[in-house]
Amino acid sequence: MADKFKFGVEEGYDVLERQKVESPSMYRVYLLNDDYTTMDFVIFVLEKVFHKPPVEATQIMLHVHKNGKGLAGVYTREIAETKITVVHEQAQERGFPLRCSLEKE
Ligand code: TYC
Repeated sequence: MADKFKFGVEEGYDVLERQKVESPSMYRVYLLNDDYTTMDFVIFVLEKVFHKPPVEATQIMLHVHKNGKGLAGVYTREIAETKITVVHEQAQERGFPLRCSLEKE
């Protein structure tokens, strides 16, 4: 940290500012279709884990059901991974095979 500050002061504030605004990589979390997870549970997950309003949650669930996969949300890596873990745990507890996938943007 001390080195970075020294570097910024010596080289000018442009460098310091560019370092500050660099944004983290973002990751897409997809829900994957299967034949056993109930539609109600997928809607529940979209509402509770991904904070989708009820109508949008239903639309995403139906999209996944018809097309095989659908976007649940876009997050930084740690948040995306945590949400996937929560979904897999919740599904396992109920005996559902629901899975998510992660794709870097
Ligand atoms: N295909 C499931 C069914 O007919 C519903 C479902 C939708 C499952 C979306 C998973 O990510 C999913 N019960």
